Amino acid sequence: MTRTNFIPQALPAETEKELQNLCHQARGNILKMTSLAASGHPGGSMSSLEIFALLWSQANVDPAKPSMKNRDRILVSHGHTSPAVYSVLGVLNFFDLHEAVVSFRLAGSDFEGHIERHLPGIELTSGNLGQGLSAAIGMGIADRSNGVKNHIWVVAGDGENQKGQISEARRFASKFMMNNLTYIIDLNHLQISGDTADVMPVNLRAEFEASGWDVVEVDGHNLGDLYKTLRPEEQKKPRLVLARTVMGKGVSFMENKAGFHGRALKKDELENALKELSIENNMEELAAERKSFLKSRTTSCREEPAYHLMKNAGNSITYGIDHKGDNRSAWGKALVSLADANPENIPLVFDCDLAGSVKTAEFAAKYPGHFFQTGIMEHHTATMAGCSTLADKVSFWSDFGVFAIDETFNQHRLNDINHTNLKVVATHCGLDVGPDGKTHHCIKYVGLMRALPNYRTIVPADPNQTDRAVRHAATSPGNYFIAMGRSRLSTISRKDGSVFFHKNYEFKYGAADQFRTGTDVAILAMGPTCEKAILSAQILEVGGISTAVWGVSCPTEISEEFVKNLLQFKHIITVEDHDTETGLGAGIALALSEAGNSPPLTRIGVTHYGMSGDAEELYTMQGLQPEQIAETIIEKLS
Ligand SMILES: Cc1ncc(C[n+]2csc(CCOP(=O)(O)OP(=O)(O)O)c2C)c(N)n1
Repeated sequence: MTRTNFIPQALPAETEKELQNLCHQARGNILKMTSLAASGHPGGSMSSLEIFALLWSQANVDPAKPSMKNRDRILVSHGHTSPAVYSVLGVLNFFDLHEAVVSFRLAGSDFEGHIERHLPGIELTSGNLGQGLSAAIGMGIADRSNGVKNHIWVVAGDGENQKGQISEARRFASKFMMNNLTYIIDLNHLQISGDTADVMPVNLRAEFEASGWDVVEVDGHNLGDLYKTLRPEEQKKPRLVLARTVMGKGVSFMENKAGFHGRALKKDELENALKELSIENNMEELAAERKSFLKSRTTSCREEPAYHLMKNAGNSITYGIDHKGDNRSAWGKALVSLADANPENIPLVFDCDLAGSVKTAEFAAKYPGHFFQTGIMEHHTATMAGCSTLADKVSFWSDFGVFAIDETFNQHRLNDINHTNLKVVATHCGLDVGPDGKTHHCIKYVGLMRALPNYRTIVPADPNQTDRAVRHAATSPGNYFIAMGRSRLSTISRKDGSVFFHKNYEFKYGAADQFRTGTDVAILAMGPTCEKAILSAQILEVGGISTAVWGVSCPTEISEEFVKNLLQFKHIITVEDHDTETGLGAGIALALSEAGNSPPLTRIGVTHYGMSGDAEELYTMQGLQPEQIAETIIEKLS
């Protein structure tokens, strides 16, 4: 088939014929693969089919070089239309079509129920509806920042557009003039529960026009018309294409029936459908092949993506022993220093209306072209920032803890699944937020992040460790979540009074930091409680209790070796400005019980929602002051 790259004004007649044939065969394959799997979504697959076929056959994408730098991007937000995506990409030689048909949804197959980005041609693993537009925008601004000139198409379902995150995304696209973006809605008017207008009416045209988009309509099954409408041309605004389609298109008894949204055809239905399409029924052979299909993989990700990293960690900043500063200021300074040190590779930084508080304002003033003010649109921002890193950028998103993680957990989960490379810097974590009260106390973040295997979590003890942790994250692959409070902290010192995280200190992910040595009890502290743990050790020493203190900056990565070391103590105490049920204490409890023969453990931390008040008073209320920690330990030892 001729790939036009959309250069001619109209789709050449020959190509249109070939595409019609492709779509016809694909209809058969959609039905066969879903029936073989006895599950899947044939209805929407058949309505989106011509859109997929046209885009992947005509845009600037290359099955031989699926990751080429200047490619156009085609994203599918309604990932349940995987049968259509596989049927199109298979014919276009992105991968083996026969294998896709035979092994669809089979454990060990590459062809999962919802599309996966480990397959050539697929930009995004999707399936959580409503996130595809944000993902595409993230890739689009990263491409723009890298000087790539391309076009980006995103295809979505119409029911899907009930989702709120899409409103956030379309505002962002308009504000940042994404004039190379086309969003195509498969307007088949049906979703699982029936007519979209009955389930939840949305005036798509009015809503997008009100957000500053151009809106056009097209017959979504007419390849010639689709070509003209989807063809990139001088756009002044982002463009919405409402593609009028028919669910189940091509098989008379399936057309316009919501029941076929997510149900495979039964044997007799399939026979009738294939007859109507005049397509060979070879289901017996295919079923036999499926039975003997050799699993090609056992893990859920075929290979680690080629992460884009900052090369130069810059000159670290060391804060002196008399310095009393907040970690968030150290983060803001490290960010500017990293950007200064990497002029060819300045990161993208996203803010949700809190730049002054989260300390990205200095970066914003110095690098305005790399700073994105996204307003109070955290769901969109989490996805967009994450997916911008899939297009050769390092990106930071800084926000208050409760918005950076609690608010947006599922967006991070999709980032996690997509192996993004996002660095989330969450300030205002813990009771340390103080007077803003319980809605703003982020006290569950360790537990939430522990649930995401492809995010690393760091809770630095002081501004020096913050500085190095930020540089480490920028120059290391994968997602990071760096959590910090709001208040000023003392510089952590050695017993001799020198700076603990000194100028030659380098952050090593997973390493615990031993602040004090001792033989009776071990206190493990995290973040702002490190300073308090050291003070309580001093009190205990006076009372004759020899106390070791460690800072555990990586609470979701506790090494066996470290835990083995703890078994020699009479008692272990964890201290954290975090919920003890899900935080450091919980992680240590698990690690100790796995090690066996563990000494008793006492978890000191947040045990109930805090209230509004001075942070130090809130700590007192939860027994987190040095004297209280020491008292608890004495009580436990007696
Ligand atoms: C966030 C989210 N909520 C719910 C679902 C479950 N779900 C899968 S498909 C679907 C209906 C989608 O309707 P539409 O976008 O119109 O797609 P079509 O019916 O055309 O295939 C729902 C609710 C999901 N995948 N993601």
